[in-house]
Amino acid sequence: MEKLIITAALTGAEVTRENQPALPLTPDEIAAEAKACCEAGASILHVHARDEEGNPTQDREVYREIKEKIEASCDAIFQPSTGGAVWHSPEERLQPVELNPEMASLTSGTCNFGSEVFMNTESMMEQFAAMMLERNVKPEIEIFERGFIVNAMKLVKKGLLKEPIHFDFVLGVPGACPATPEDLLAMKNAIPEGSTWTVAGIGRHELPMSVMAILLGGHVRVGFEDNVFYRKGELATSNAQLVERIARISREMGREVATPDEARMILGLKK
Ligand code: KMH
Ligand code: ZN
Repeated sequence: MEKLIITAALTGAEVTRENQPALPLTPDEIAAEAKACCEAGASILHVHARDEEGNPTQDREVYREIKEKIEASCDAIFQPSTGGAVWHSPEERLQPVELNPEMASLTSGTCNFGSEVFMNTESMMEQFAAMMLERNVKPEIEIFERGFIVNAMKLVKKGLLKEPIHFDFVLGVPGACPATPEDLLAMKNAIPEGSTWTVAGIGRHELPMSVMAILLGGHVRVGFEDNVFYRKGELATSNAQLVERIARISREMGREVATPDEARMILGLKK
């Protein structure tokens, strides 16, 4: 089976230091955590920036600082978020794409997100996809609901998204698709042949969804953006601890872990 790509989702936009005291917030903290995750087996770093007060920001210059600091300390694929926080405008959300990263996230639909709404209209998706296409940034298509896959295929039809597509199934967000084995299989079976996929199980779903993905030939995303616990009632000590566990389980199951360059090959990225 293809080697396993592990994405570390280091910070997110919603988690706070109250939820997770080890949450990396500053560019230096994010870069140090990125390095530790790389050493533990991560080959993609999904990054959200925070401002000096620790609040979510999509400021291009903060992302630039994080990108440069990460690149100085490890070779993993830098994947900034264009999801940001639910209250960011589309223009704010697009700022990190101006840095021409190798990848960026792109959510192909609107859904409830806890008590809020994560808004991604058709015209926003088209705008985001066009900008990534123009700058040769490979999107990771974030799938919170089954219909988002249909929306992504519309982007392909319009020439705004190139195949093969890399999908991330985000399962277990309150208000969106649950994280059951049946849901994961339904998602996997709904994407076009030749696509690659990863799964981000939210909260307690992170570990079981990851293990399923290892078995099914998908890839895995772990980290504080999605889950702050190591096990029930016990906080993880770092993002790297979560990466280490998945790398260990995958190797135990006979599936080796991809290096950043091997991940680039699997995803068709040219460095
Ligand atoms: N913070 C969520 C509203 C992404 O990074 O692209 C959106 C999100 C998705 O995290
Ligand atoms: Zn994110």
